[in-house]
Amino acid sequence: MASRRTKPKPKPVRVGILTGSPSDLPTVNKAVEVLQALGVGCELKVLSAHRTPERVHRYVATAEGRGIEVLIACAGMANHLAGTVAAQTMLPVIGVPLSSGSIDGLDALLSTVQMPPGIPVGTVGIDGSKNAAYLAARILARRDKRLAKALTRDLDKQRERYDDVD
Ligand code: C2R
Repeated sequence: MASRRTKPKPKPVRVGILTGSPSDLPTVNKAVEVLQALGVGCELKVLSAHRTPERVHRYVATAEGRGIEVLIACAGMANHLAGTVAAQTMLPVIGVPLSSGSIDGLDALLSTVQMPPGIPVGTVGIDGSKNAAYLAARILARRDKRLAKALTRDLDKQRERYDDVD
């Protein structure tokens, strides 16, 4: 008799991750891994404020209506993606400067973090895609007890690594 086991339901997408180029994916995939480990539904799209501005606009305009609660915008060199996204939504936007350019991410750091007043981009460190995911999860955990517990367990695990080290 055929198995009646049903596939697990896909988690609702609560975090949208955008990145400026396919070349960014090895770093940006770390954000996906963190969110998946915490049980947070997310999606990753390659979109660029420079190269695909209309598609960025369409994505951001529909994000909140599709249930997305936090956006993460990653890019190297002149990161205009994060600011452009933040200009078009009231969702919190976390910017990740990437070290893909010739000056190891300093260009991306400054262009991500130095936003004009009223258009905030909460910026993490250079190549900080893991921390962007943790920060997104902490924002969601304010109204999600299961996620708050998962974050606490994760932190406990990290602390355990120090227990037997002199
Ligand atoms: P390529 O490797 O495709 O030439 O891209 C990307 O995030 C990438 O790190 C080089 C770098 O350009 C970045 N990029 C931006 C934006 N779009 C692409 N900073 C943007 O819209 O801000």
